[in-house]
Amino acid sequence: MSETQYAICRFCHAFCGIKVDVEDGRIAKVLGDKENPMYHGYSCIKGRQLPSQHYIPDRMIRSAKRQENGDYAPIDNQQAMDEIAEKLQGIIDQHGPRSVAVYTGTFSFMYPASGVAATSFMRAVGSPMQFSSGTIDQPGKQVAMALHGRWNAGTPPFSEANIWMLVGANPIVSKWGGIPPFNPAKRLHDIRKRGAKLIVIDPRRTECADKAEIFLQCKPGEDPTILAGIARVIIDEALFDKAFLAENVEGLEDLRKTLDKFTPEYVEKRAGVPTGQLIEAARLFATNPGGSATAGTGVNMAPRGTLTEYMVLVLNTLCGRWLREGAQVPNPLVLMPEFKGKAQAEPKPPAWGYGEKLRVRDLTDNASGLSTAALADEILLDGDGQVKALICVGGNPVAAWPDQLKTLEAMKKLELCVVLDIKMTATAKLADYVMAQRLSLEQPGMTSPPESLLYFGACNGYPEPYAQYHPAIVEPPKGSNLMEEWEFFYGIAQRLGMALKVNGEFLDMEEKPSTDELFEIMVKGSRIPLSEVKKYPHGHIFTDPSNLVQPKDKDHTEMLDIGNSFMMEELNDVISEPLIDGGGYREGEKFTHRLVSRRMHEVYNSSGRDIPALAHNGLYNPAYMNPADLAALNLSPGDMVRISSDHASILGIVEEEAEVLEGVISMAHAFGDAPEHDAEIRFIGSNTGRLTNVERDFDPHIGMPRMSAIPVNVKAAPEPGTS
Ligand SMILES: Nc1nc2c(c(=O)[nH]1)N[C@H]1C(S)=C(S)[C@@H](COP(=O)(O)OP(=O)(O)OC[C@H]3O[C@@H](n4cnc5c(=O)[nH]c(N)nc54)[C@H](O)[C@@H]3O)O[C@H]1N2
Ligand SMILES: Nc1nc2c(c(=O)[nH]1)N[C@H]1C(S)=C(S)[C@@H](COP(=O)(O)OP(=O)(O)OC[C@H]3O[C@@H](n4cnc5c(=O)[nH]c(N)nc54)[C@H](O)[C@@H]3O)O[C@H]1N2
Ligand code: SF4
Ligand SMILES: [Mo]
Repeated sequence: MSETQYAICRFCHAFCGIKVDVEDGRIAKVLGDKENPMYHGYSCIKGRQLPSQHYIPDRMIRSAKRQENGDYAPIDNQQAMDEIAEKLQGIIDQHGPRSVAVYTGTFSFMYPASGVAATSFMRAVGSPMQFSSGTIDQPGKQVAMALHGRWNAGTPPFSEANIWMLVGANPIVSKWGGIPPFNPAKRLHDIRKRGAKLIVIDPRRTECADKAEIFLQCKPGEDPTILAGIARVIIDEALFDKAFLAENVEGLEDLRKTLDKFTPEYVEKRAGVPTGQLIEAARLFATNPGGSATAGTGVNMAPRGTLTEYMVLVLNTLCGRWLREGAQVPNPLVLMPEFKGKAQAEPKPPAWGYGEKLRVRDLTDNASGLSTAALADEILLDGDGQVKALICVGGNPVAAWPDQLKTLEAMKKLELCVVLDIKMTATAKLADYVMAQRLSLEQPGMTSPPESLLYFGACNGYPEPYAQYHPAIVEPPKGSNLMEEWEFFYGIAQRLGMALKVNGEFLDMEEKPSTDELFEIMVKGSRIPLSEVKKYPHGHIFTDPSNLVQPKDKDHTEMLDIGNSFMMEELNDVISEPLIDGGGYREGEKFTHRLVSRRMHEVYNSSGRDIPALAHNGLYNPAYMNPADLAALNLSPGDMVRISSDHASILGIVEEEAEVLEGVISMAHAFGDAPEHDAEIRFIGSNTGRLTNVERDFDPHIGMPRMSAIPVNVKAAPEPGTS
């Protein structure tokens, strides 16, 4: 029997609407859904592999428990939860609630109930130690927004832009970062067709840079200087929006003074961006009406990510790129309470210095959350409050956290490590229990996660009030014993005699709700009831032309701040740094290259390499370098090299890419495994996370370490296993 169903692809954050052919209860084929009003039939090579992802032999279809000899044996989910609950109770009794931590990784986002249940569970336990991949991604976004202030009405839609600036983001590949990630290539094509211009700032001529009117190919890690230089030109030439600034913005004079030394000549010397190009970019950005600057992971992982994100907001504010009174609110939201925007700055929340204090590096809670880069330290550091138990949901610390060797040590030290995953990952191989999860087409889905991104930063989330829901499309494979992530937290809470509270409501802890019932509780109070969304299997855009941006309150005094004292101080720090040639970052120290992050089309962080159709180009992450650099080192594509930072070294396989700036190595993360597998590099790649030192070169307020623009040396290395 065959049938066609419509669903959400959850191979990545983009949530594309898909058409799923089901034959005899199995997924036969997945394609983009042409009738979907948001994605218009788009799908990528990863999404089309969902059948393979669901049925490959490597998928875990039963949970597993580590045995005394280190092997894993299947275990029934109920039995596993009994044992885990008992161990957790013992740990809480002996060490207190803070000894229990949760890490929600990338694949928590795709399952709406997963993160909600994790948070509610941690509240019930009474532990503040909840960490997410967001703090090793783009934490600068929320922190900069807290310092600068949020414009309540948000940004004008991408579709109406005349100019767009991407700083360290490559949304055509990542489907994230800077352009609404719902078929970004088409969206970019559409605005350019009617004359909109694109500016890209990146050390690599990316797929997006290829389409740009102005491409500033820069030395990595120098974005604060570049953006300061652009802001200076805009102020100097009085290209800013005087009326908007007079009414809504403070700090212009402080900013003007601080930017004084960031002349185009200084930017050229420091960042390698020609003066003429910088000035042209500034003029193009400021004089084209409408359109924003946005930043991605590249600059958040490079040093001073918060400052870069702040300068992005400064550029937008200088040019008044915020929605004004009377404009239509592009997305009044669907599965969340109705959003009514006002043309005013919101009161600024604290950026850091509140909530839980970590025991290392004087870090506190902050606008992006507790720093995941400090979680390994919290596990390793003996003493009161030490983390003894970790529950890891849809994340892969050993592959993705900065400082892999420290992460490995931490995972081994845990008294209890539980991993909720779909396969035996590098992290799962160190866990006491690996709980096998249902995949995306085996559980209901809805689009509330991307919708909530509207609050995450400028130009995020759906550009229109779109929503989709789908029920489970297929049953899990025969012989499997799988669960949904939220059911794990529910099951453990139940055994610990704790009640989970979701959206202000206690769940029935005796009769387990269905996922649909839980969804209903989660979206209670939404502008459109879930029952209405369910009527549209292809998804639907629930417009409301009557929802217009409201005028500013009469007695409103809050302003956006473009001269925040911490940020001005940091700009002063930047200008006081000595200029060093060749990528070195401390006097007397010489590193010839800088290693930068990137995304590869066929894989998604550590996911996808086990799927044959995605691995056809090889299973490793090449170290892409400029041909001139390869020639200078007498290297040929495919050669083995050793890449060394001042913290650690990894092997790499070089690949020629003329698009990469000389002196730069561009390499994807989340490859490789623990060091004992290093010799398998040609099959599993190499772990760039190992190069990062989380204890040095980190943002002192939020703990973000240097994960891009890493100073490294590179030299030819023998093939591992040979001498
Ligand atoms: N196919 C695929 N898609 C993905 C992922 C994946 O692994 N594969 N990962 C997903 C995840 S978790 C995320 S967070 C998003 C990220 O989405 P993006 O932020 O768009 O990430 P990237 O595509 O890596 O683009 C980052 C860019 O920053 C540049 N860069 C690096 N260092 C610097 C620097 O110092 N300065 C400047 N100006 N640029 C720099 C890199 O050259 C690169 O082009 O992508 C998501 N999408
Ligand atoms: N050096 C360096 N480090 C980086 C980055 C970088 O650019 N450079 N990028 C950073 C960024 S942006 C991020 S977001 C983090 C990512 O950090 P993580 O989220 O910790 O890493 P992932 O590899 O995405 O881990 C996802 C895990 O989810 C599992 N999974 C896949 N599908 C499902 C599912 O349906 N259900 C469940 N339960 N699990 C599933 C996968 O098998 C995998 O183990 O890495 C960060 N680390
Ligand atoms: S971009 Fe590809 S992987 Fe991501 S949701 Fe769309 S089809 Fe799936
Ligand atoms: Mo990410």
